[in-house]
Amino acid sequence: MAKQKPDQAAPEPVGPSGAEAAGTTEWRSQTGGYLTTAQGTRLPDTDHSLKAGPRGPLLMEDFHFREKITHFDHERIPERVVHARGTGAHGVFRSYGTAATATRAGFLAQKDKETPVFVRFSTVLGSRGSADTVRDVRGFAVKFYTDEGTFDLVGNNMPVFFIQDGIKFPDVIHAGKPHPDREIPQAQSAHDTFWDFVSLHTETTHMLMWAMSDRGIPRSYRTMEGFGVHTFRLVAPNGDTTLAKFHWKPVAGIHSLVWEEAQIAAGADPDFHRRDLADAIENGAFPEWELGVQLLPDTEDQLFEGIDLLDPTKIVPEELAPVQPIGRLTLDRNPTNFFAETEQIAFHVGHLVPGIEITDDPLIQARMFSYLDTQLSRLGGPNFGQLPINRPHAPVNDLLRDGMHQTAVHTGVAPYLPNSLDGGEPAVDHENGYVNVPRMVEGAKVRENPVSFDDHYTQATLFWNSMTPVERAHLADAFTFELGKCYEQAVKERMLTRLAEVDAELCATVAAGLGLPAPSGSPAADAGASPALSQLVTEPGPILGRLVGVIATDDADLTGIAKLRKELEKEGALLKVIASHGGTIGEEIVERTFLTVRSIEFDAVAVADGAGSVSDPRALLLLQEAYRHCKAIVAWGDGGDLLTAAGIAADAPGVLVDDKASAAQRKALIEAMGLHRAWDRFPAQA
Ligand code: HDE
Repeated sequence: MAKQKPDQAAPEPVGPSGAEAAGTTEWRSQTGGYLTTAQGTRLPDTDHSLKAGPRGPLLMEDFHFREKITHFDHERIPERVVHARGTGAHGVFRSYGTAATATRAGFLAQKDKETPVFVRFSTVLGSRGSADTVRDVRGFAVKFYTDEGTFDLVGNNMPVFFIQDGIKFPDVIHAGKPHPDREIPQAQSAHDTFWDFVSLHTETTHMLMWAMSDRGIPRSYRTMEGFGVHTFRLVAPNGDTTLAKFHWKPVAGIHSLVWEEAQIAAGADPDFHRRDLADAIENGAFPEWELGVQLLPDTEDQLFEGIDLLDPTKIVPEELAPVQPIGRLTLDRNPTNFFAETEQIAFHVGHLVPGIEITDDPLIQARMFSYLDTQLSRLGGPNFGQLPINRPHAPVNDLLRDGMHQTAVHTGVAPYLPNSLDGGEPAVDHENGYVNVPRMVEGAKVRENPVSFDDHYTQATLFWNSMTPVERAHLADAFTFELGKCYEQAVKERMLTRLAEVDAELCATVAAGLGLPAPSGSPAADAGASPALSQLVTEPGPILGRLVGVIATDDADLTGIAKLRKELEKEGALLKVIASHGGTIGEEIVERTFLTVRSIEFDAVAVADGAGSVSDPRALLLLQEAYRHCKAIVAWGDGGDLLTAAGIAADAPGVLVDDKASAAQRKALIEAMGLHRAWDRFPAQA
């Protein structure tokens, strides 16, 4: 191999020097300039180690080799103990000003006040390299870089949690993680230890309903709700307090995958959600959420309509306390470097700003310890707040000193208070500092839950009651799948006794699927329903960032394709041409071939006129999967013949066939996509 001759290329050095970069978030990178060691010494060669002769052993003195390999050997940091798999983006939060009377938090107070944010979405159970579309809870963690300090809202896409007391967290996670002997299965709950644990801890039942529902397999991070889960305490400028639950409502609507699609994606595109988020932002289809709060009176007993607000396994139905919008989040910038930003970001429920407090919910109380603690081993010491992504945008003037990875060069001689040697500075702020609302705390020192935490089933029944038939079928299928993957008969039987307490029909359906008798129970007759919990769409919603795949051939109707693309782009959706070969068809770039395509990538599939005689079985599979997954399917001209070959009826719901490309058909497609799925086709057998 020829030796590198950098002098011939002679690039101009660009980017800040080490001295210029110190104190900024930028650092030298491979975008220009000369290759150097970590100490800035220019290098003539990075492909050949220093040897005693061309065929001799390596020399210890090769400082470049040793530095390069040593750094490489230490490139990884421990992955997060939970939520290891995730992805993130930068954005902005704009306040509506509507929370100003409830909280003194500055970033919420003023209308149109903008606060920079970084959001990280994640799964819980899987390792860093695991698939995105597994059935799991999703993390929804938002870091608000406010003027008054950083506020982290570290939530999930489900409003309740498995356990009521944080001391059980290691147990539920150990049960959900792969079995300790063979370390399988990866990133999923469909195994014995998980179901053993949850069937022995009945407080998990409500959360199980959420996890087994379509919420466990979101279509996209962009189409998930988010929840703060715990009840928070808001403190108004006049000192009045209100209890509050935070909700993120996706502007794109709440949508999920179907189970087969999720499983295919886990193999065909394990980065499905990561790619979707990054592509949407890059294409200008900025994901948005409205932040809302349920405001609840801060009463002595902290109960609302009999619901214990300190119990994280309970919701307050929106019908009882409406979600009031207080601002909007827009994600508009992808990270520059995954490691520096998404991997190194450190959330903590204790990153609070004046006006927002935690409550005595025993789960968040435990989290107050855990998040700071975990960063010490994950990020290697107590100075992780100095990493660029973790730096507050508010001025920092702490008296924390030294420690591993200290990057600040502190001035002054008196890092203590009070002092006289540094002029008594920094000063404490009695006016605007973070003050906890004084509250009486009393009680015997006990390891107990309040009796108001005892009802583990009524809200699980409420959830079931609130689902539509399609959603119920999905739920029963998910329980049957997960328990069907367990080996221990006793675990399945125990879990059925729990489901019997939720709903007899649910229990009977799952039992039938498992081939076991259905035990009887006594589900709450008065659990009621909360229609807001159903995510089934009845009115067409936005299709921003959605994708249509069009099957075409060299003879395809390119004008029809171009018109469809134009209409879709008007709505912020995209079109990709699929053909038997790569390259181009006329002006159209072929972005997928039958070799590289899979149905899961698309929200709808079309067959252009001219592609009716395609006989590739992968094209037929594409259509059949799209049909089974209840997606909109369009064909025009002889494209309809391909649907017939795939066994798809032209008059089936969500199937739009026309003689030629027409404006009416394009409009109908956009509407059908806005409904997300053609559920009238469910269950589809093609
Ligand atoms: Fe977490 N959780 N958690 N959690 N959690 C972590 O912190 C923990 C809980 C959540 O994108 C860890 O930095 C305990 C509820 C999200 O970086 C760790 C308990 C909710 C993320 C930790 C809980 C969450 C984490 C692992 C029970 C929803 C990812 C790495 C008392 C409201 C944040 C880290 C990110 C991460 C502990 C329960 C959400 C170990 C002890 C409830 C979204 O500190």
